[in-house]
Amino acid sequence: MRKLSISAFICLGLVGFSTPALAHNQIEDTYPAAGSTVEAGPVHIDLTFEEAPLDLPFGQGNLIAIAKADTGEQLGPACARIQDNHLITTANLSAPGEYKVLWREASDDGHVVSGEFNFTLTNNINYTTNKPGNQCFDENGQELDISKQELLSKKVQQGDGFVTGLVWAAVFVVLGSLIGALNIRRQKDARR
Ligand SMILES: [Cu+2]
Repeated sequence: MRKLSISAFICLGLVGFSTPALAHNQIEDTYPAAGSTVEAGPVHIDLTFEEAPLDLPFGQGNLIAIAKADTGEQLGPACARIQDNHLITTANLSAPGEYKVLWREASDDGHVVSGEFNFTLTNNINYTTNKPGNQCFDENGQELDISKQELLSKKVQQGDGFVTGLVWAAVFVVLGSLIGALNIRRQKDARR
């Protein structure tokens, strides 16, 4: 949570130097709602954003992944379709329990926004599927191959890692300047 607020702070700082029109995106609503319970079946996942995500090739940049909340096992590839200001996908889910939705969105200012939330699945209708998990077919009916994808959970962590790296880089620059300044002063004192 603290990582997220630091990311947001830096993002705002970076945006401050560019034009206000190129602001990073914000998530406004999710279906399923965080903490809610939904019935088994093809579950339509729908994330609403403040503005339309950056139009990138299918399976790149804008991603939704479904994982089991207890083990973190990702079910199917990570993908999302852009529909106006929404990212959507469908996941066939039959096993009751808690699931995690991991998402990653590319904003039109180039900044990546990411997050996750959980929901619970019940199966009162004896729904079964021979193709569990996220359904990732592009407009040509081509299926995304999970074996060729990085797991989204890893990507979300990498995104945070990049921003954390920026914070450390800034800290080192400030510390380095301070140490450098002290050394110059010490050398001047030594010459006296
Ligand atoms: Cu931004």
